[in-house]
Parts: sequence; C-alpha cells; structure tokens
Amino acid sequence: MRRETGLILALDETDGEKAVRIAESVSDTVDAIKINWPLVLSAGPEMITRLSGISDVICDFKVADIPNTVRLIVEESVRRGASAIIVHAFTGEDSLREAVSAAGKAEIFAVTEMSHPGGMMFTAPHAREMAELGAKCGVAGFIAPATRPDAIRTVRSAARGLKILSPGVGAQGGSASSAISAGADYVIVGRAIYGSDDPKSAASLIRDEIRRLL
Ligand code: OMP
Repeated sequence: MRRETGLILALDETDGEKAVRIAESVSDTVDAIKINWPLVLSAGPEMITRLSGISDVICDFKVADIPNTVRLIVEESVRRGASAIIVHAFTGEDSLREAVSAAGKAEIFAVTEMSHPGGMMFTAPHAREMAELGAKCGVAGFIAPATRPDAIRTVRSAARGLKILSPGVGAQGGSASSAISAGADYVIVGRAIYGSDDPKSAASLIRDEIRRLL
C-alpha cells in the first residue's frame, strides 16, 4: 500500500454505483479504499475486484474466528483483489498466524482497540498485549483509534516500525492531525468523505491537514 497522502477512505456507502463514482473521484487523493460489510452485502463481493481496479482495497471484515475459517476468508478476499485484510487481534496467536500465512503478499492489519465508546470495555485494557502479539505473529500493522490518541501512542511504543491505521476521524469526533501526531501512519475516514456533497473536496481538505504534519 502506497503512502502518499496518509488518507484511507472507508467506503461504507451502500449504493454500489455511487460507491464506484466516489472511489473514482478520490482515487488520487487517498492511498487506499477500505470496504466493510455494508458495501459487500449490498453490492456483492465483486465490488472487491471492481474497486481494486481503481485503488488498493482493504477488506475490513474484522475477521474473528478459528484459524481454518480465518484462512478461508483471507484467501477468498485476496483472490478477489484485496491488498489487505483487517482481522481482530483478540482471537489469539493461532488465528493471527493463520491470517498472516493465508494473506501471502497481502497485508494483515489487526484491531487492537476499537474507536467507539464500547471499545473501552474489553479491547482497550488489552491493546498493548494485542499489539505485541500481532508484531510477534508478523502482521503488517494495527488499527488504533483516532478518538483516543493515547491509544495510538501505546500501540506505537509496543510495535515500532509497523503501520498504524487510525479510524474515528470526523463523524466519531477524532482529528486527523491528533492521530498523525500521536504516531498513526494513515487515518481512515468514512462519513466525513463519502457522506459529503463533494467527497473529492472533503478528502482534499483532510489530505492537506495530514500533509502539513508529514
Ligand atoms: P466513519 O466513522 O464514518 O469515519 O467510519 C469509520 C470506519 O472505520 C468504519 O468503516 C468503521 O467500521 C471502521 N473502524 C472504526 O470506525 N473503528 C474501529 O475501531 C475500527 C474500524 C476499522 O477496523 O476500520
């Protein structure tokens, strides 16, 4: 995944054709497009392949399963064109290792702490352990919350040299500059871009905010 702008679009738009139009309009402003269940369930898994012709695609399936099922999901995502897959770290060492092995050249990003308030209940107390485990298992990086920049610092100190992708900017109240200043390499932004009347301009504003810090 390139790192030119430090911005990843979370394309949770459920109208498939609109999603493709937005992807095309921001493709030179973002480093990758992350898709999640809303778009895959509404427009089909072909959307992975279609969008991979426009940008690198991160499949955010937050995979949380036994190793065999993890392998099947990761392999199928890669076969359809995913450059990266997001998995949950709390599933433990065997599932994380299986994800990394199944991904081949694609990247695995593990969630250490979720960005919403509920993320404080079970994920936050174990974020450092999960980052250390992920590093040991060979993941490419982590998903850490822009809503809590200190949590990004924790992951950064536990896993130097690995990538941190940070969601929670805009609609969830986090800011791109605080996340990048805390050690994130990329911010993930959804509604503040795809929900805007002018997604390209919205993405450009965030890109410029990041650029001033890099
Ligand atoms: P917005 O809140 O609309 O910017 O979207 C954020 C995107 O990041 C959504 O696709 C979420 O599913 C995703 N996300 C989080 O918001 N919080 C997390 O802790 C983890 C993720 C993720 O793994 O991408």
